[in-house]
Amino acid sequence: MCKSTSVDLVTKTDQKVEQLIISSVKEKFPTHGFIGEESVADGQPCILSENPTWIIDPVDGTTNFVHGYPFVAVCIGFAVKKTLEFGVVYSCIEDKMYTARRGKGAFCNGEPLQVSQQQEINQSLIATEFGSNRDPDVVDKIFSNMRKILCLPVHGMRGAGSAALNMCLVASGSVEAYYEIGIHCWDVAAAAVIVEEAGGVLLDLEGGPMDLMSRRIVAANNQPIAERIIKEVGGVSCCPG
Ligand code: LIP
Repeated sequence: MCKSTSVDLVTKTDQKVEQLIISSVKEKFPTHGFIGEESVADGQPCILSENPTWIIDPVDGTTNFVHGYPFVAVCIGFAVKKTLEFGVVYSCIEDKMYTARRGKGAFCNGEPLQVSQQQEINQSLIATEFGSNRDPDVVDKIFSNMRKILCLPVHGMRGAGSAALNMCLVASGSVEAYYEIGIHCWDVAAAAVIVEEAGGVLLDLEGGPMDLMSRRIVAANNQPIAERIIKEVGGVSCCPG
């Protein structure tokens, strides 16, 4: 099944997992708010209020899931007064449970995570994605941004097909940075806490701190690497969702 475009996929699994998570959390916390990818697709509002809010992506990497490409994650973030307090990303096929709570560190299957100590962009591995907009102008912009990064030069570019897992790779120190334009809050909320608690930084691709609702992100091991990426691909006002 498709959502915004013919390559923006949704499956019955996405819908069932989201219903399962929301109904079980609601039983314990009936006054809390929810932003879920599939509920928003069904017409629920996507507004982050001051209320305690659970931000859910039931299957991040739906295209991977449909094709049997083994990087798929269930993501649950929790925000109070618009500040993310904890995040859980479960990489289902790898059986890796990434967790973080503000001020308490980040972990994968209980082992502490730390970002890479690399300071040099030209010795870095950078992750990004193609997104799901196939408008030729948008695709040109994505390739032009990738070309700029690749030619810095960097050691290489990668993409797991899941925003959350790309961010967990930043938190684990396997890639130095991940950037994308067009992501949604549910793709990144849970992993955002994990990156920060592993010592990383989150910025808006136009500069300044990450805005969960802006649909742009750079997550990096440190500020200079994040700023170098912004210098190349920042200043983007379009949102190729
Ligand atoms: C997807 C992301 C992917 C991104 C897509 C989409 P979904 O999430 O994880 O990295 O490029 O635009 O947002 O739809 O599989 O939950």
